[in-house]
Amino acid sequence: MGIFHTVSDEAIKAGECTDVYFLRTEDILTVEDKNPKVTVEITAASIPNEWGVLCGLDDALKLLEGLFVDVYAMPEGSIFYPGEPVMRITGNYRDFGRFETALLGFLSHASGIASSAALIKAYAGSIPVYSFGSRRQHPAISEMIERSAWIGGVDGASNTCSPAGIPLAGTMPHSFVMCYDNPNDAWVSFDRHAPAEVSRVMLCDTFCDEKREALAAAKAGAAAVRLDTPRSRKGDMRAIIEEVRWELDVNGFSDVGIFVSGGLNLEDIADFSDIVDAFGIGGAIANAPVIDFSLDIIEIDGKPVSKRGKKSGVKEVYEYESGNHIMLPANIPAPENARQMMKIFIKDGQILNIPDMQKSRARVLSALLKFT
Ligand code: PCP
Repeated sequence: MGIFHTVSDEAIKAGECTDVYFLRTEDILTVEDKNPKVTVEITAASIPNEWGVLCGLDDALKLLEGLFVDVYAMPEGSIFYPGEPVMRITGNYRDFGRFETALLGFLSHASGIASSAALIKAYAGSIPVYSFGSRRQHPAISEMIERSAWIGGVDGASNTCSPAGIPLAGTMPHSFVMCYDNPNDAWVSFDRHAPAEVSRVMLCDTFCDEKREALAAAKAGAAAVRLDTPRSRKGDMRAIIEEVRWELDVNGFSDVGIFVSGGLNLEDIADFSDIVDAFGIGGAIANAPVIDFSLDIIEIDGKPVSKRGKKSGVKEVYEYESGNHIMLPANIPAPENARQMMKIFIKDGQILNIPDMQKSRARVLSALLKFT
């Protein structure tokens, strides 16, 4: 047992973090000496935004490594649609059945976060988006949250346990400003002591009106002002941002940017993206709804089979240059001018390639260009 309520890597890897009915299944099949060769597919019947971003593949592969299975999957960062298999596993059922719980958990949570981040990026257009939401979830999964948000396309993340390669973003909390007699002293102190590479984004809503604090921060040398206006004061937030922009401009601070954060949702991002210079997003990314992936047997001993509501047999998903997909039975020839999405990742338990976080993100950003 660790200090906190978390499950160890070792227990997850051993398949001990599972639903009890998988262990009962394993026990009874063992007594009965049944262990059929099966192929399973992982699909989502529905997705909150109609399309999703596959994420969490690296953890999924590490979970399955060493089991006597073959694994095909869409590359991480692929766009997928309801009903399309994102992963296919072939092996003897008893050898991997107990891993379903953790496997779906890895993919469902990470893909949910990456999908929301990608949608927010699509709404934000060219405006940078920073992930500020690790505080909304258990700290033990901060690295996963920031990695998934990054793959979804955010431009930086605030958590110091982000994987290497993600730029850290964030300057000062309200508590920093409140440690001084007045905000100006806090901003001056920040400017004096913060490392040179940290942008001078001054938080401008702690005690006074945003316009008044923004002007004062601009005079103190701010490169940008961050408005994190509390819910109780928001009213018409777009009007507040427009007013701050106006006063900065007429006072000669048109080069001072406006960074907005605090309780922002998709509608806010669409509404503000023409008048702000950056967004800080917490819960809308970190608390994203998970993708409800399920794992189903679609072939037993080489014969197509499926439960009600599922399509039997091995499928392939093909992607056209336009980004459109088509799903076909695997024994149908590939359509012309389309790319087969499923690739082999594990052969006889050996990982053949592990996803590269930066390539996964580039895949998402490239796909988003086709949506916009
Ligand atoms: C934090 C920070 C960001 C918030 C979180 C983003 O808020 O200022 O704007 O998360 P959200 O999108 O879920 O609201 P506070 O905890 O109010 O910040 P502080 O520590 O500065 O008081």
